[in-house]
Amino acid sequence: MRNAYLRTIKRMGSRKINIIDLFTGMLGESKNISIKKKSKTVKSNGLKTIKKFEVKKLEILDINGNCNKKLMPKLSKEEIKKLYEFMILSRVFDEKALNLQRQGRLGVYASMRGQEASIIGSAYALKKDDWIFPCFRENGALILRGYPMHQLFMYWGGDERGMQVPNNVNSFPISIAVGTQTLHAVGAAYANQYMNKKVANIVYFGDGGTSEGDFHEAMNLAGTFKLPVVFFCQNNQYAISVPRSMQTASETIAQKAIAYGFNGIQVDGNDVFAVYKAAKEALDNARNGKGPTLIESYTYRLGDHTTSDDAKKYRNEKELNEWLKKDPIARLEKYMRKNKISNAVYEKKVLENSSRQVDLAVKEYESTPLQNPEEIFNYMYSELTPELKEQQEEMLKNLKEENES
Ligand SMILES: Cc1ncc(C[n+]2csc(CCOP(=O)(O)OP(=O)(O)O)c2C)c(N)n1
Ligand SMILES: [Mg+2]
Repeated sequence: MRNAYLRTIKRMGSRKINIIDLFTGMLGESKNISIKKKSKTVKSNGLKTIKKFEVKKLEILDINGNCNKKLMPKLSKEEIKKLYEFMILSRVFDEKALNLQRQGRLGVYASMRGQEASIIGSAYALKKDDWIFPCFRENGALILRGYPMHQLFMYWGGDERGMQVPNNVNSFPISIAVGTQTLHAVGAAYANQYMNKKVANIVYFGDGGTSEGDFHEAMNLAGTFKLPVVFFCQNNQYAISVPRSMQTASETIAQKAIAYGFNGIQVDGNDVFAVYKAAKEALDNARNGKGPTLIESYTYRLGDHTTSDDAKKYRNEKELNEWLKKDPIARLEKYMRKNKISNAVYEKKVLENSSRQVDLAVKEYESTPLQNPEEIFNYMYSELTPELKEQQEEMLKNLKEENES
C-alpha cells in the first residue's frame, strides 16, 4: 500500500514539469520564467526576495553518549541524575501499565516508550507556577510535576476521579480529543498575559494533531497576541497507522511556526539535553513577554499506538530496529557512565526504587473502592436535562433490580 503510494507520488513528480511547461506556454511568458528541466528548479526573474527563512535543528547528545560541549545546557550532575531517574520511572510506569492492561486490570493505555527524553526533558524545564496541557502520551511529565501515579492508573483504568487534578499540580486534564488542548493552552496564556502573570504554558500534541484546525487557530492567535505559550509537538512519526509523510507536505513541522510569525525549532527528541535546552529557552521567552515558540521534538514511538493497536501491521521491523539504536535512555546512560555520573550500582538502585514506587501506586489504585455508578450523572450539569434524568432513573431502577436478584 505504502509502495503504491510512493510510486504515485513519483509519477506525479515527473508530470509536474509538464504541467509547468503547459502553464508557461499558455501565458506566453517563457522569457520571464526559466525552467531547468534537469534540476527541476523554477527561476523567476524580476521578483524581489522580501524574506528568507531558516529551520534549525538542535542536537547535543549522540547515540554513543558523546555530547557537543558548546551546546550543552547548564545542568549539574544532580540535575542530570534527576532527568535520568524520571526517565526510568516513566519507563517502569509504562511497562507496569501495559502488563496491567494485558491482565485485564487497566483499560486502554498509550505507551511513552521511546519518547522519555522528549517528555521528561521538556517537563523538567518547567517552573512550578507554569501550566501544562497534556495529551494522552505524557504520563511521565505529569509524574514529574507531582501527579500521583495511582491517580494516573485510576484514569487509565476508567475511573474519571483519576483526572481530578490535585491543587498543587498546575495541569489541565489529559486531552484525548486530538488537538483541542492547543486552544485551551492559548486561552490560558491569554488570561496569564491579561493578568500580567509571569507564567508560561506548554501544550503537548502529536504530529497528527497538527492536521487539526484547532492547532492552526491556536498558533494564529498565539502569534498575533504574542502569547506566553510553547507548542510542543511530539513528532513520533505516526498518528496511529498514518505515517508523518502522509500528514503534511511540510518538510518539517517546526517550519509551520513561520507562517504564524514566531520561532519554530526542531530538536532531536531522543536527546534529553537538546529537548531540555530548547524547552527552557522557549519557556523563558514565554515568561519574559517574547511570545510563543513551536518545538518539533523529532522522536519515535517504539510501542504500539495504544494497547488497542498492533503496529506490526503498518510498520516494518527494519525501521523499528533503526530507532531502537537511538533509544533515549541508553544514550543518556552511556553519557553518564562516561562522565562518571553513574555506575551499575546506581542504575540498579534507580530501577529498584522506581519499581517500588510504581508497585505502591498499583496497590493504592487497586485498593481504591470503585466509583458509585450513579456518579456518572453528577458532574456535567448542575441540573440534569430531562433526557439524562430519564436515563438516571432507568439506571437506578436496573441497579436496584440487580441488587435484589
Ligand atoms: C478529534 C479526534 N479525532 C480522532 C481521534 C482518534 N485518535 C486518537 S489518537 C489519534 C492519532 C493521534 O496521532 P498524533 O497526534 O500523532 O499523536 P500520537 O498518538 O502519535 O502520540 C487519533 C486519530 C481523537 N481522539 N480525537
Ligand atoms: Mg504521532
